[in-house]
Amino acid sequence: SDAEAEGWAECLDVAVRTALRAGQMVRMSVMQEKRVSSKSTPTDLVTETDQHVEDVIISTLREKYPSHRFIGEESSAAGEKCVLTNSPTWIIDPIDGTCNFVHSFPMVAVSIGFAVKKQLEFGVVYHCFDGTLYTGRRGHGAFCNGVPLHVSKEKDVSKALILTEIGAKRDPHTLDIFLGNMKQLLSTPVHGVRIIGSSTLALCQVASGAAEAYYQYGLHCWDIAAAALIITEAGGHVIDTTGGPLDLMSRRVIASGSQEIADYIVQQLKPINYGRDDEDP
Ligand code: 2AM
Ligand code: CA
Ligand code: CA
Ligand code: CA
Repeated sequence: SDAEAEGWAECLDVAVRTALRAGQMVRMSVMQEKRVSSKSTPTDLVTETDQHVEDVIISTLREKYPSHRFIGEESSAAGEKCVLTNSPTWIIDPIDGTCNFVHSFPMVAVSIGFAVKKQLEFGVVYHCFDGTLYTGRRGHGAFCNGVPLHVSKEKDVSKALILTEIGAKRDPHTLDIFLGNMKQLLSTPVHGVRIIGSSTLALCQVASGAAEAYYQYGLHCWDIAAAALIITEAGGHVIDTTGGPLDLMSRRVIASGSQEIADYIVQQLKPINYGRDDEDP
């Protein structure tokens, strides 16, 4: 209903304010000594700041919206179930780019997405270091600091700049597929391939038209939710690596400005298998 849609507009305002505050906390913490530990693999890093910022975001939102549900990276790591129901659900990555954060490499973001009846309603991605704020609301467009965003219209993959991420799995088999996929694209040849260490900021570059496409295996729903809506509202495509519709929990994604470039990448990629986000490990 209209009243409901207006309610979500208010939630978006709250999301923006919460992301700005969280981003400031991340900015302040980057100067301080970090206590780093690892989760699933030695390269899957987490700091006290990740956990603290997620706690602050979720408690702020839960106080305002006690009936809503919350999915967050660090709460999921602590054993909370990661399931998307029809209830209004906030999908949160408190620090996207933890490895960058640990090294003070300035590509770190806070990501807050919001879904109702399993449909994304809005997304907010805040670049903690340069203060760039990306927002998108279903049916209302995508913006960067208030300026409308539009994806690249390039159809020719040989003129594309393509983004991806490496992920924490570094066993020889995974690396072979990863490097094989990259070799396939580099020998197309595309203009370039970039790895910036923050999947949400990479996806926002696709929304901005600064890159033609992004692909990745192994991302989680909190890496994709907010930015996926920002890209579709900027006129782009976010799909499964098999070419079907995006499944937020599948850990597979291709984002692109044009359908032609998405189709090309679908044909070239060899899959890397990860479990689903909504499955027990
Ligand atoms: P994070 O910093 O929130 O963990 C770095 O490679 C980028 O990929 C980051 O955005 C990181 O999010 C994300 N990422 C996290 N886990 C991943 C995985 N298993 N595979 C691929 N990318 C992952
Ligand atoms: Ca992480
Ligand atoms: Ca992330
Ligand atoms: Ca994170």
